Amino acid sequence: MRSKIVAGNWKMNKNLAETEALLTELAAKLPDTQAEVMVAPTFVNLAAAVRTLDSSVIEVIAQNMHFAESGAYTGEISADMLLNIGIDTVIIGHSERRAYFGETDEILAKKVKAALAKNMRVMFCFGEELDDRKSDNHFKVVESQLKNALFSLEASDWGKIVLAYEPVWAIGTGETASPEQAQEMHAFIRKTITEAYDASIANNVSILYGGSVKPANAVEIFGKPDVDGGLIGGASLVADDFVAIIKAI
Ligand code: G2H
Repeated sequence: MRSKIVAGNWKMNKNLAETEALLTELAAKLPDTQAEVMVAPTFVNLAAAVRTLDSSVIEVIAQNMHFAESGAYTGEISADMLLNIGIDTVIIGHSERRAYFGETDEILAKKVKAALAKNMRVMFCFGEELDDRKSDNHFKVVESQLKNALFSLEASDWGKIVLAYEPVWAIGTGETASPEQAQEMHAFIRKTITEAYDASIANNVSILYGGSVKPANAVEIFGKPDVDGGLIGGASLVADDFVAIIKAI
């Protein structure tokens, strides 16, 4: 059975003291849940976050990594550096990385392979832009994002992959995909993976929805059969909101 996951992507928010305070509050308020709960603070606060939390209850994950082992890549972070501080899950392909930092499918494919080579778990993000949806190209775009970054993986790699479908038009905009739109795309993603691999891989991969998930819409979105949880941005920065979203699973 695939896991339910609720992950908080803190993006470039919270200094050290705020990170420790939010994690402490979150740990204290965390409800009993069947979901795996994860948080992705900014790089400089990852080690402190690992020290603050009991990793069996809340897992600290990274927002990004470089594909190279080490070397002259100013400003970058390697898989080994993450593993060394106790982090073994990494978000790859977030739309903000694609849009603002020029991360192409080709770069993302390299990052995915590099993470998997180190036995890390990858939370791979993808999703169409507003123009793609308006022109009815959203399925094609999603299919090509998956194909270019993931479909050269071995079948055995898929146990380490979590998918996060995040339509770009719903990210941080307050606009959310309807539960029906999310379900439709998640079912399409499983069909695409079934065609490329097989139904067991497609049925065992967790597919999260991301894009303006809030306490008010989480129950409906998470209620859809192919939605296995969420990648939460803005609402994960407030403990009570994140807790309410976790309870919605
Ligand atoms: C999408 C999401 C988290 P938000 O980027 O990855 O952010 O919930 O603020 O739309």
